[in-house]
This record gives sequence, structure tokens and C-alpha cells, in this order.
Amino acid sequence: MTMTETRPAHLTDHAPAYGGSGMDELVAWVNEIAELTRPDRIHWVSGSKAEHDALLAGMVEQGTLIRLDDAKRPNSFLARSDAGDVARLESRTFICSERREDAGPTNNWKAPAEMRAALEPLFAGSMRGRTMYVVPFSMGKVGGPISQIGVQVTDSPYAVASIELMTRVGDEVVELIAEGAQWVRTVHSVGRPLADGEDDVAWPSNDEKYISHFPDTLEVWSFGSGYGGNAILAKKCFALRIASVLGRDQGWMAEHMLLIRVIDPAGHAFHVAAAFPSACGKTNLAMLRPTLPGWKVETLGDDIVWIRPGDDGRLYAINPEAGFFGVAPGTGESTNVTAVETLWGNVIFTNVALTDDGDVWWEGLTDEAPEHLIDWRGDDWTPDAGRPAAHPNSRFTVAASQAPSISPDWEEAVPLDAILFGGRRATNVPLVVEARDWEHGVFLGATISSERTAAAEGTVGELRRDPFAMMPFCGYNMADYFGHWVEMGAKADRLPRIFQVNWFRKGDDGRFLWPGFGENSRVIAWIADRLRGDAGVVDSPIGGLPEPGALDLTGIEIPDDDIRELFDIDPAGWLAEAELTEEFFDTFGDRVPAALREQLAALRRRLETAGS
Ligand code: GTP
Ligand code: SPV
Ligand code: MN
Repeated sequence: MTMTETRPAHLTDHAPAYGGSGMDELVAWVNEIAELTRPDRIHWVSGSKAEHDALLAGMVEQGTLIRLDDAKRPNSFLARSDAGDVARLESRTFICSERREDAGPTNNWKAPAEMRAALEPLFAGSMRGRTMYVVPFSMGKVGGPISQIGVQVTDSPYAVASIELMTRVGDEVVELIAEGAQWVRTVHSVGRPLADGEDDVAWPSNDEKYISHFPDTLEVWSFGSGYGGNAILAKKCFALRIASVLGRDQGWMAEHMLLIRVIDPAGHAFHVAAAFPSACGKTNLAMLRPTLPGWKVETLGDDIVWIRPGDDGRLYAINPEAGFFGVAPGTGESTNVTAVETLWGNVIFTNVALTDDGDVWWEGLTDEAPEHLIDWRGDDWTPDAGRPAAHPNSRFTVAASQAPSISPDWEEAVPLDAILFGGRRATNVPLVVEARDWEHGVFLGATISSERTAAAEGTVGELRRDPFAMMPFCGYNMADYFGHWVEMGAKADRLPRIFQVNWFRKGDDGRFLWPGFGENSRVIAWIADRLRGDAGVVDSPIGGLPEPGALDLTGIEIPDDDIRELFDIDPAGWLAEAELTEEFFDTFGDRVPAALREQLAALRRRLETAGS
């Protein structure tokens, strides 16, 4: 079959015409999806600015977007989602590997054939009355050594505009596909076909939702949601769940991490990646403005990192994304001034509040709320309303290049010097701990727990396991993933050092013991000094702690008692935690690597000695 025969020309506008068997495959796949979903039009997205602007203008006209005041927030827009479509849905997320044990006990599993049978009637005709967009994208710079490519077919112009900010979209990707490069097939429908002449709603979606992954065939099929990670399939679905499987098979890693370059007062640079669960401070640390004089942090990425061993025995990292899809609430002048500056214009906001003068607001942007707002649902709001004006998982979508802190070379791979694991822990976990070695560090990552946030469904505040901050994002059996981490340690000979941090420890009175945000630079500085070898450390049963005085606290007032509490290690509390870790490991049967079982036994021995 030739290209022209397989392409339904009457539906298609701009379609890049490269030769090659890869191109025929792509076109055949697009046609197959169109035949199933029955769109009125097919638009091949070129990624041009004019096209992006036209998409946005179309959504304003249609009611999906509100254009913000051009003087206050140039070229920026507000979307209000359906109230039932506000976050990731872990309960509707499926890993459809051939074998159930390859998904493991922490993922929902369905056999591929069974899932296809469930999806087929949902996708059949699901794009009627709509345009089907074909969006070719690259994760990492196009053609880069650690980059990967994919195509998303979607009936959501909001998803298209978001993907254009979050990834690199363009014909060069189609050219790579035509030449035969491996690519990931992602299909997305909001699941709201339009009858003839029926008016669209502002936020089309479907009560029935599926976010399904087929790791064996490198496919993602997402139905019913238009929100964030459910709809921007390049992000969590591809760059974490599918990529983690590629990494397992090909000897690299896909991680839920931020990436920064830390520069000390003498000009030494260190590259640090940090895995914190959703809405636990990655964007904040990625944009850290140090309060410690002379220190500087450059942003490389805020959510996803891909890591590969280099020829020199070090681990190299990239941020595969091109934008930030960041949590709005809690982002303000005092907490993340860099983000506030990044958001000057060219932003798509979702589910934040609208001010009377056509700008946006959310809890934490300013200390005092405006006297009147339109809240995220479109209702009048005043400070005494008794409910937040912005949804707790409201977000901004903006190009990474707009951050004033972005590294000049942020698209290049950097050698990793340190990896941090963290979470929200009101108790037990100290401000910072250094792993004894790689395997102990992997144990720290594997045993992270964190209090739930609004980034997914569930009860906010409830403590849950979130190993490596990857619980919702690991595309295969998590015990095998632990094993992959252990093995990666053998693949490199200048491994990054591993630390655990916790900005969220609370006193008995419920207040945070650590001021956090810019002051986290003090912890980063201690870590950087450790990497250079000139900061003091003392051993403890759970790892290395800063020697008294080694953490630079000049210029801030923190009561000595609070500092003591921040580093307090209660052997009984930790032994109880070890008990839970064993229960957690046992849910994987004998798949947990022996190295981690040994780490747990050694931790218990050290705690028992300390406690006696
Ligand atoms: P995802 O995009 O969901 O993966 O999350 P993220 O980890 O990038 O989340 P983000 O950085 O946006 O964190 C959001 C929340 O954490 C906000 O409410 C912040 O105010 C809060 N936060 C970040 N850093 C600190 C800190 O050092 N101390 C305290 N107390 N809160 C913090
Ligand atoms: C997260 O939940 O970790 C996010 C937001 O980064 S979303 O892309 O919606 O998953
Ligand atoms: Mn995330």
C-alpha cells in the first residue's frame, strides 16, 4: 500500500509527507484510529506558533479557555475542568502486561486482550463531531542520545496545546519515524462524541475513565479524562510508566525526579536529582533560590529524569520534558518567587481562581486573598466562603525556557553527583540523612512513605508507601524495579551519593519544624560539601547525619530544641517502621532483591543496638 492510498485525504489537512516504511506505518496507524473513533477531521500538528495560537483562539471561542487580561498576563489562559476531572486517577490506571506478575501487586492489571476488548466499544465513534489531532513529539531534544519519540492522537485541543508546551512537537519527529526510529503510540479521547449540530461543553470528559498502558507493544490508551497526566500522555504514561519498562530492558532509568545544578560560592558545580512524591516540593526545589549567600541553583527539570550510564562510568541525566505542569497553590513570592516570575505570560492555568481584573489567583500566591474572585468552578467567591478558591491540584502549564533560573544548557545530559529521596513525613524522618553506600541508598528509596496530597484521588494526609516516588508511575513489578536500581549500581563506577531529606517534620504542636523553601539551600549546601568531602558527618542507625554545627544556620532563628527534634531518631519508632517495611516487602513475595532484605536486617541490628 502507498501512503496516499492509506491516508483519508478528505479528512486531513497538513500531513507531512516523508518517504519510508516508518511513514507508512504511522499513516496506517492514524487511519486505524480514525476508523475506530470516527472524527470529523484529522489535523496533523506541525507545532508552529501560528497553529498553537489558532488552537488557543479556537478554545476561547468555544468556551474551554478564558483569555486573561493581556496587560496583566500576556497570552495566558484559564481552563476550568469538569468537577469530576481534576487529578490523576490511580484507581483507573492499568498496566496491561501479558503476565500479571510483570505488573506486580502495586499496579492495577488487566490482560492486554481483555483491556482491548473493554476499550474498543468506548473508543468506537468517540471522536464523532470532533477533530482528531495527530501530535508527534520528542522527549528530550529531537535526536538527542537519551531522547525518545512518540505520537499522541487526541480529540482534545487543550491536550494538544499542553503537549506543545510540555514536549517538543514537530515534523522533525515525523521524519525520525519515517526513517524507522522506535516510537510510542499513544491514543487519547475525552470520550464525549458530539451529535450532529450539538453544542460542545467547556470541558468534555466521560464519567468512565481508563488510563491503560501496554508495555509489551509500547502503547498507551487513555479514555474519558482531559486532565494533566491522564491526557498529556507523553508525561506520566510514556516518560515514566512505559519508559521505566524500556529502561529495565535497555539498562537505563526513568524516574519521578527534579534535576538541578548547584553552584557553590567557589564556583564548583554539582548535579542533583531528587525524587519526591506528587505535590511534595519538586518544582520548589527545582527553582530553589538559596538564602545562603554565594550559592546558586540552576533549573534543569522539575518532574521527570531519564538516567543512563555514560562511557566514563558516571550516570548521566536529562529532563525529557520541555515545560512545567506545576502545582499552583502554595506557589508565591515567599515560597517560590522563581515560579511566580516564570508565570509572567504564555501560561495555561487550570482550575485556579479568576480575579475581577482578569488575572489569576490561588491560595498562597499572596498572603491576603482578594476581596472577590470567581472560583475554580466558576462561582462567586469571597474570603469568608469557607472553601478554597483554587482547586488544591490546580496547575500551571508553561515552557521551561521561561524560568529565569533555567540552565543555559538545560537540554544537555549532565553527570549526576547526588540523588535525594524525600516525602512528607510529620514524624520519624530527619531533615537529612546520608546513605552509607549505593545499596543502602536504594533501600532508603524503596522504603519512602509520604502523606497523600491532592495530586491524585484518596484521603489527603494519609500516610502511604511511595517508594522512589514511583508508586503510581512504575510500569512493571516494583520489586523488579528495586532490583533494577540495585543492578544499575554495578553498571557505573562513579555513582552518585544518595541522601534522604524531609522538609515536612512537625512538632507536637503541629507546626513545621523546618522553615523550608529557600532555606532548604542549607541542606543542599551540606550535601554539596559532603560531595566535596569537607563537611562533617556522624553515624546513626539510619545513616549519616550532619555533625553538630555542620549545617549552616547563620542568619535564621531556629530554637535548638527544634533542631534537636528535626534530627531525633527514635529507635522504637524506626523498629516499628521496619516491621511495616517487612510487611510491604512481603507483598512482593520472593521478588524483593536479597540486597534489600539484607539492608532491612542490618537496619534492625543497628536500631536494636542503639535502643538497648
Ligand atoms: P508534582 O508536580 O505533583 O509531581 O509535584 P511537585 O513535587 O513538583 O510539587 P511542588 O513542588 O509543586 O510542591 C507543592 C507543594 O509543596 C506546595 O504546596 C508547596 O508549598 C509545598 N512545599 C514545597 N517545598 C516545601 C518546603 O520546603 N516546605 C514546606 N512546608 N512545603 C513545601
Ligand atoms: C504528579 O501528579 O506527579 C504530576 C501531575 O506531576 S500529573 O502530570 O497530572 O500527573
Ligand atoms: Mn509529578
